[in-house]
Amino acid sequence: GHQSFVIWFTGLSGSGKSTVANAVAKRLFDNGIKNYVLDGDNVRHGLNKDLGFSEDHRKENIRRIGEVSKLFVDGGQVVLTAFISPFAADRELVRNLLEEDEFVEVYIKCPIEECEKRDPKGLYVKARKGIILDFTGIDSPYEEPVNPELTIETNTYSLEESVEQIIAYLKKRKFI
Ligand code: GGZ
Repeated sequence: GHQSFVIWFTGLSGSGKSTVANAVAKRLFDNGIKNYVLDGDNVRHGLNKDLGFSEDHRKENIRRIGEVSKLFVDGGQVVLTAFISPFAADRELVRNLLEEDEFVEVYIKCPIEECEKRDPKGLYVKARKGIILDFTGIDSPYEEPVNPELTIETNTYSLEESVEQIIAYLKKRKFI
């Protein structure tokens, strides 16, 4: 059996958070563990569509996502979240909403040069031109996690290897 918990992915835009989260989600599902991925697509267009990217709005974005994650966990679900969550204090706040055995912080680590090279949505180009302001890593800060449960270097490992590292950790800690 397994319990309900949150896998909280954090990292720069283009680091691979959503890609890794969705691959882990599929892997869990294939192993009979139902789960749900919260990301910008299903949260920022709905629940949080009143929020932008100022420091205050990002803070509120993460606070709401933390509270929603807690509701999922209370409802017995496994939830994976893929948000930049750039501020350590906000990630700490979410951690403190949950029990110690309900929260796994995964730092999706990738050099900004590589994220900028990938630039899947052309956002870094726009940020460099000043078309998008307050862009994380360009003119808005990203505070690296100090003690995440896991750090995955997506510039070093393949998607399959990255998923494997997370699954191995979940097994070791008896989450699954
Ligand atoms: C960072 C931005 C911005 C700014 C739009 N800064 O790579 P993406 O496109 O798909 O993911 C990014 C997403 C970030 O939203 P989050 O909710 O994860 O951010 S936070 O946790 O900081 O609240 C990016 C896009 O939205 N995007 N403008 N200025 N990313």
